[in-house]
Amino acid sequence: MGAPVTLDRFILEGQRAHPAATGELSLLLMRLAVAGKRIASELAVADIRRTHGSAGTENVQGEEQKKLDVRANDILVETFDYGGLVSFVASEELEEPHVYRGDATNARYAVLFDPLDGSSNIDVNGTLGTIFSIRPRRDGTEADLLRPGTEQVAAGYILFGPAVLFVYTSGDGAHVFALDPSIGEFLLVRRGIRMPRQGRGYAVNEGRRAGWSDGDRSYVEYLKQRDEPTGRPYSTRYSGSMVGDVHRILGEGGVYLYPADASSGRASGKIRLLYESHPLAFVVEQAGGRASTGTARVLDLAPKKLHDRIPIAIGGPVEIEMYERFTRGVGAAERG
Ligand code: FDP
Repeated sequence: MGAPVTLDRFILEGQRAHPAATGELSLLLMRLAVAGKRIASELAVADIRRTHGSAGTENVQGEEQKKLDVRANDILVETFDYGGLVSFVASEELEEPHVYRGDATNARYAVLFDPLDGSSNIDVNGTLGTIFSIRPRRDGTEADLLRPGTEQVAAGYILFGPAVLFVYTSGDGAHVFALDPSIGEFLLVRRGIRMPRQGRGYAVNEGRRAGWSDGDRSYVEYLKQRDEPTGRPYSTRYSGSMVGDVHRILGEGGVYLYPADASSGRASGKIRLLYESHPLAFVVEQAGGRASTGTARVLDLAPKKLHDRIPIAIGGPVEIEMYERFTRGVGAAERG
């Protein structure tokens, strides 16, 4: 076994393959890794320090903010507040983008994040993740962000589970690093991961089924039917954290769904386009998977507003193709 490949080494070696690179993106990714370690250490002692629980505030979508949502957001905002790498950041927890001043005014990048995805898992020591997306700064205004996900320069997530993982892509495959706590470094564990074309699990909150469309309902029923030649029935695997479920799917295949839900007034579903859907779609596509609303490729969509949501199905190509058929109303018919 050779020397372990640290995240920094991997990023710097990747940078050398792009002679025009300035090194700024590399520094930015390394800073995200440091922010991930800081958030991980806050999570590890949250029960002891009594930092679990509600912050007593709501985010722009009217959702309860936990103290650790706010803390993770603050850590990420602080992370880019020096060095002129990032012009502004936008966060699921902030109504407006946070603009950096001074040498950052003309910085090359904007960073978007969901500081702690899967908030309902915070108080029960369940899986959580920080999702990030890096985009080029254009005018330095919000309009820079109201653009398709294909413009992301890099994206990924830091997963807080039994191990802390850093998963990212800059368009050259998706790579997985695990934090070795004994040395405080992320080490490469999987380079250029490829997900299975078809899996055996599906992740969806079936408690909300009453508000789904007929297509969504019949697709999930289809997954549950027994039919060995087509690999069914699927098993339910829903953790309450999209990033945790998507990470499982990267390894095992399968599908995560958050459909439009008419019963709770979520006509566009729950999942944010910029902070969750675009970055996870970028990673999953790089691993051979797909992300779709049922009628459109997620990465092709541009939001009208910063906090727009979309219905999403994300996972293996076999599952997403079938989901699109059900959305068009032809899935059941084709099965005869
Ligand atoms: P959360 O709001 O708890 O941060 O997108 C947000 C998300 O979690 C996903 O991570 C998760 O899959 C989903 O919402 C959970 O929502 P439900 O409670 O409606 O199932």
